[in-house]
Parts: sequence; structure tokens; C-alpha cells
Amino acid sequence: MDNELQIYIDGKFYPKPEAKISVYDHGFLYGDGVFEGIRAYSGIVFKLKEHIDRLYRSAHAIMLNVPITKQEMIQAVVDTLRKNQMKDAYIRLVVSRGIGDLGLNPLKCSKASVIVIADTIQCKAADAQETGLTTIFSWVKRNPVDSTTHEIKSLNYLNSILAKIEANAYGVDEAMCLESNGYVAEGVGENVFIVRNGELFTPPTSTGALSGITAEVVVGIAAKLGIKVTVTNLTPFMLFAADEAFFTGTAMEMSPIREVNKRVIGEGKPGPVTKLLMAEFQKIIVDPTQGVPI
Ligand code: PXG
Repeated sequence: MDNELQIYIDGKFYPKPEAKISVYDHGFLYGDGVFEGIRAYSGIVFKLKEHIDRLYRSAHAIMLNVPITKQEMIQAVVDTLRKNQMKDAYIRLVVSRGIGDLGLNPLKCSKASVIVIADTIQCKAADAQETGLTTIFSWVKRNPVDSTTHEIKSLNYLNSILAKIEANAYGVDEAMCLESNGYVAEGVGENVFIVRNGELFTPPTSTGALSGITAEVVVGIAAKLGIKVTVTNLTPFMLFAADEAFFTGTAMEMSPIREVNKRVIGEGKPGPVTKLLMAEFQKIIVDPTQGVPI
């Protein structure tokens, strides 16, 4: 089944084993490109327009001309899901600078490539929602707010990968990334929230964190429930001392955090505010008004 997955590359579909790009592609040679991770739930591509908008904003920041319009990009995602008869999926959208020569000059790349992969993703244990995740602070500081900032969803993810390697080495579920001044930035591919006295706190994107679409959804849910959200610098101490903490991300969805560097957060299990938000999150992801139908 897996090998029969049909992958979209520049307007054509290829079976997974034949879905290949050139070794001269600057996305491969230099990490020169942008991407999105998107989910479809029950036949609705959740927040697809928001993901496409962010993809084009990332492309704009690196002066990458996406060769198709936003509407065509939406269609490419929908077509890929239809082609694979998928109603629930994790979608990876990649726009790479394209084929150039061995020099790094992007002017040598005449046309960017668009790739859409619809597959599944396994990034947490099946019971993570009930037990919560264990984490450690990684020694790898988040990239400074310049070329490789995570504000741009570029193909440069070595910073996150090094932090993930650290989490693996210490046998925990996920790494927590600090920015250069020591404030909490985000996880390797997810934003972070703490709960204190019934209110939410989350770091600003000026820590070099991505402006997460899932985080925005959770902030919207909190607003509806009358839960105050403050965007502010979080110190490691504030995380240790939090009543509750959780990650948000397309891949990770909403996931409670149980432990940071062996310090147990709150009661060591998902707290009431996290649980309330998770219940609302489960409803919103299948709401047809929140996405694009396949
Ligand atoms: N921060 C970073 C650095 C991300 O890459 C998020 C936050 C969450 O954003 P959204 O918009 O998805 O709520 C991301 C996105 C993975 C994986 O395997 C996760 C992302 C990208 C690539 C892989 O967990 N996350």
C-alpha cells in the first residue's frame, strides 16, 4: 500500500518509489526552500488556506518565486488527497529552489519545484494525550532571528534535528528549545504554552519561534472560553513552576507536557485547563468551517 502512494511533483503524480528530485536541487544541496506540514481530518484539510498563506510568506522572505498560484496550490493538495483516496492524512508541502549547479547562487536555479506528499505521521506515543510528554532543555540554542530563524519555515531544520537528537539521547519524548538569552522558545516542531492560575502564557515569535497555526487555534479556543492568554518571555523557571504545560503543532496536535529535565509539571498529568482546551480542539479539527473539503 505504502509504495502505491502517489506523490505530486510539479503537476504530475509519481508512485512513491519513483518520486525523486535531482541531486542538483538546491533544496537538497543547501536547504534552500520552504515547507508546510498540514493535516486533513475526516475529509477536511484543516486550516489549509492559513498554511498556504504562511508558505507563500516564507517563500517571499527567501525571494523564492512559487511557480503556481495559491489557488492552484490548494487544488494540488486537494488533488493529491483525492488521488490517494485519503480523508485523514499528514500532508507535506515543499517548494524547493529547484535544479541549479554546484554553486550556491540561487539565480542558477531556473524554476522552483512544488512537491505534495500525503501520508501519515507518527510523532508521539498513542497514549501521549493521557500521560503527557517528557522533555529536556536542549543545549542547542534556537537560531538567532536572522537567516535561519524558525519564523521562516525553511528547509533548514538542523537546529531542530540537533535538539531532537539530544532528546533521543536522553530518552525523553521531545526537546525544549531556548533562545540565545535563555528564554523558552518552542519545541523542535511545536509551540509551547504554560498554564498558571488558570491563565495561558506563551513566548513571542521574537524568540525565533514559528508563528504556529495550531497555537493560533488554541488561542482562539481560549478566547471563546474566557481564558486569558499572555504572550511573554518564559524563563525555564516559569516552565518548571507551571501548573500545567502543553505543546501545540500540526504534527503533535495538542500534547500535554509531564516533565522538563526531570522536574514534574503540576500534578504530572494533564491538568484541567489543558484537558478543557484539548476537548475543544478535538471538536474544531473536524469542523467543516475550519478548512477546505477534499
Ligand atoms: N515550531 C516549529 C519550528 C515548527 O516547525 C511548529 C512550531 C508548529 O506550527 P503549526 O503551524 O504546525 O502549529 C512547527 C511545525 C514533526 C514536524 O515531525 C513538525 C513541524 C514541522 C515539521 C515536522 O513533528 N512543525
